Amino acid sequence: MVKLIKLTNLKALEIIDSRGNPTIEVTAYSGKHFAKASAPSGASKSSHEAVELRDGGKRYGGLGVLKAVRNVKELMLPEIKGMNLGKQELIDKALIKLDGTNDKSRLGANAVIAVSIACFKLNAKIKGKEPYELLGREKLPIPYFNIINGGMHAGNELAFQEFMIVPKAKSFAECLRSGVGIYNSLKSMFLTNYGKASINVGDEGGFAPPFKKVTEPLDLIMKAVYGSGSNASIALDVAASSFYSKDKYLVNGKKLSTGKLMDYYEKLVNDYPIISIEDPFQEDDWGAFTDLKRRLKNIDVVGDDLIATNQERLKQAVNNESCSAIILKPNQAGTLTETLSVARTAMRSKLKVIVSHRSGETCDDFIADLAVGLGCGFIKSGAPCRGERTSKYNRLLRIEQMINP
Ligand code: 2PG
Ligand code: MG
Repeated sequence: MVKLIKLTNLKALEIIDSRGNPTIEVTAYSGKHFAKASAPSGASKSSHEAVELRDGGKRYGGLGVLKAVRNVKELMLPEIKGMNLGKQELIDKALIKLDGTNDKSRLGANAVIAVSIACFKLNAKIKGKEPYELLGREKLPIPYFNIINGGMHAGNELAFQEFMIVPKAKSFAECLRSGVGIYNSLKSMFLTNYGKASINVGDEGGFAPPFKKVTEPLDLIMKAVYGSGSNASIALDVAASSFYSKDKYLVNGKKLSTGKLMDYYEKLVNDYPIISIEDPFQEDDWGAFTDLKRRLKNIDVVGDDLIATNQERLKQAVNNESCSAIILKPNQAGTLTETLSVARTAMRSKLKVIVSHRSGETCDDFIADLAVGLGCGFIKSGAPCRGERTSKYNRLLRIEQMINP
């Protein structure tokens, strides 16, 4: 008979994330066995994602998570204690019911996602499995490395948030090697041309020089790719909601209409080897996403703030044919079960799924297992720099070694 693995205790702790903001870490126990998970946090959040619970007041500038920590102990533990860790859906269902809101604002999505993932990891650990093995598939993802940071992730005037490179190589390890080569060649170019201040890095480990125009980083990335002898394409996360106001988009110091911004994307795609544009328009302009997808058939139009890892919004995107790929962020959904169901619906609907970190991270490497176990094929976790970014890439190297020894 299979022995039931029961949850016996939950502990929660306020820790800090990569931006120096508080976040929550949860430890789930089954007897003497335990596993930990922590919640990341976005800067350019969608208004449709599950809501983090923050304390308010003066402590930590209002960002403390002591209420969320208390909710784990006082509300969530009594509800799910004794439950079978092998039944993740039932645990998550109980948490969703206990929360009772549409956006997890009562318990806090930060608390709920940390509990959900800690339970999942603990079940894997006790069964002697790696987390990805419990998800069913074993495919290493292609990494999108964010090597230049702008928007809300950097102290420069670049409107676009992420300039990513997507190496073409036979294995994950080779993609990483190629990404590091391009990153370092960019670094030497910055040092030579712009001086030492230009190699400071932004929230996601990409460089954040004082660029103003979108084409400046694109030109330098192209040079770095050629200079390092690599083969790589470019992917953009524009995060357009962050520079949208009163029907206009502020790009390169100019206010552009939706139509003019669309023309600009077309020009960029013609001039550079761009394979995808994430959140090209503000998060509720379904029609503009659909128009761009029709117009630029050879690239992926990616929905992040648009979908917010939300099943209903995903359905709407499928019906409207608004995007060809989605970003998958567990903390936008709030539980692992909801995250997996969004991913599987998207994959069934022939949308690409790109598993993603947040700009505020911890060294929790679970998203690496998530990408491999879903077999979705893609991950973005920032530059190959800064511990909270490399923890995911290094985990992928270890998984690759386990899968192909
Ligand atoms: C994004 C993410 C991660 P943030 O927009 O895709 O790169 O940023 O976590 O700030 O929402
Ligand atoms: Mg995004």
